[in-house]
Amino acid sequence: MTHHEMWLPESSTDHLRGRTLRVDGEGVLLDTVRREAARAAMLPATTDADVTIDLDESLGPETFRLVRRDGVTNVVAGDERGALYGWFELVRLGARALGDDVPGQVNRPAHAMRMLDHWDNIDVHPVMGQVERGYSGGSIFYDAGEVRADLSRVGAYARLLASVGINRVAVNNVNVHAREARLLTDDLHEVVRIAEQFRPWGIRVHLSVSFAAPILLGGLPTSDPLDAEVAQWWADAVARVYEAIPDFGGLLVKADSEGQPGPFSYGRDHADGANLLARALAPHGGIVHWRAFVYNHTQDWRDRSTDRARAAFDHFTPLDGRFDENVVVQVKHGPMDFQVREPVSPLLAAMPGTRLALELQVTQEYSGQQQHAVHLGRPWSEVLGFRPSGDDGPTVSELAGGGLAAVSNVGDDFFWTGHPLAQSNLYAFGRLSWDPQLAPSAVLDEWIALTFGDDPELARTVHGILDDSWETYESYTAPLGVGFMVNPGQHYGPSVDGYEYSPWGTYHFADRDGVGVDRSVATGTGFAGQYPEPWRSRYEDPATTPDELVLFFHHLPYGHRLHSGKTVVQHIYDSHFDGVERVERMVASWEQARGRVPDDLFERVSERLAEQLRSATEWRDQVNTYFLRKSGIPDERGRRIF
Ligand code: BDP
Repeated sequence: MTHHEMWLPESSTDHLRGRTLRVDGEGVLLDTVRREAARAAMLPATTDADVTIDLDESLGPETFRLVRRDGVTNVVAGDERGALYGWFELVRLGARALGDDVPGQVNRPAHAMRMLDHWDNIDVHPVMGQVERGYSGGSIFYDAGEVRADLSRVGAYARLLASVGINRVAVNNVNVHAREARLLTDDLHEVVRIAEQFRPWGIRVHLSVSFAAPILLGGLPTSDPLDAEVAQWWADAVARVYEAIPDFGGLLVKADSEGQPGPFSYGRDHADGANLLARALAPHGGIVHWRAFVYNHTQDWRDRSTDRARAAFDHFTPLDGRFDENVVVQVKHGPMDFQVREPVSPLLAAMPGTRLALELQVTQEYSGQQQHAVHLGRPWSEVLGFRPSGDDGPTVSELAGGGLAAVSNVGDDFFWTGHPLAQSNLYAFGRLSWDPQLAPSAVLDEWIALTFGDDPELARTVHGILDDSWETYESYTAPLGVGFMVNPGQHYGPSVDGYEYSPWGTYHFADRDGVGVDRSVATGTGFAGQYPEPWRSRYEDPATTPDELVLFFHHLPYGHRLHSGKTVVQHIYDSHFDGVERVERMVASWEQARGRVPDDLFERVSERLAEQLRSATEWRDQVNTYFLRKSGIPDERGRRIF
């Protein structure tokens, strides 16, 4: 075994071994199901069987339903993908799959597009390494400046993704450097090889492209989106891609953002830019994912009128209705940047005439970098279920008609994700993009059962460590939604003022009297006004802003009393002491897993938990000390602050 099997160990199909299966129909994905069945040591049958799989188009795409009749479990699927997903449901259900209480409801994904984005570079980038914000070793796609000769691990990855319903993958970084730009042209034959690994699993490949590709690769003098030659260049390049990869998914673009080229250089806007690519893709059924992560990253910290949180909304809402049908505007879940706690981006509720995708970060850039055990199912579920225009309005999931996309967290590490428990995040993203209404803690339990098998005590231990681990992380890092306070550049560990005088637009404005960013309409940056009612009014006033976000929206005195009854500064002290105690309990409880999981996995998690405790302690002491020194207000409970 060259890598860990994540949630599909051999034992996950024990209940199917020796049973008979009949698959009716022909096709690449049905062949995959047949191979999976053989791998599970099921026996092929032509007539009577314990399990049958057949297609019934009336169910619709990607859909399946389990029907139990006369001792036979029948998977009825709307198409081949549905059959594949139905197969993995049989795996997930364990013994229940062959019992009379199989769940019989129709299973249909809530989102047609369920995508993972890889921020992988072919070359090792001098600052970012090979995988930008990757914490799991090198890329599974690339090595030594080339696409890997042996891509079998990509195939293993595709299988894991298909088992949780992922159907699209972008295979290179949104920051497209010169080497990676060539995947679109000179190295297309290599992308063909990657697509071959994904195809049997129903997953379409996408590429990140540089908006300057016509200059970089085509030798044109411009990449102006309204230039006819530029449009022709894209049309030709895309046509070549589809000739080589008929099921190619489309292009992903980061433009005019953090130094990437874009339409602004030509006085054009993002609708002009996105539509240029959309028109090249349309004849082939392709899609352009155009990211809304556009802001000024060279801000002067002295300038209090610019608010990065406003940027995506300000840039994109005027363009609503102008994007072609095959454009998906991809919006980060928060208005800033994947912080552990942010309000939901108001842009998601402000583009009724545009297809939007929600972008999440599975890789734990700002949530402990896979050194800390942080399970993200809970915050994602909160975001997906949030209703920006109040209880009668749509959820974020419903507003994201263009589906879900997330930055992947895997690499060539034996455990795929560095921290073995971070596998749970990949799993949860897939399951929640299939059904955003699944209870995150039930999804966590599914993952635990598949990964660790039937050991109730171990399951309790792992559940106990992960279930509220996001709240734990939040409690010892930046308080009350204010965000950042991380070391600049690599973003790991505390540095309270690390970004305070930087050009990146991420400030907390702590002074001797208080902390937080005034984003109200009345006295601040006006960001709160980007929300529809009732949230616009709720966020406008500290009295109606939820505690956990209050410093995102308001600059408050240290003595301000929260809904919890605590003052801001006492909350900071209490949550930081509490957070470290929670990590101490995590460390202690992992001891229960000794001897119940493979030694290498036990050791890896132990090492990471030790680092988490060290780091959490550092966070606690730096943050508490900083605020004690700024405010001069002692801890009510007299605990040690430095
Ligand atoms: C930030 C990351 C940076 C990414 C950027 C993005 O720090 O590496 O390039 O997001 O999403 O969070 O484009």
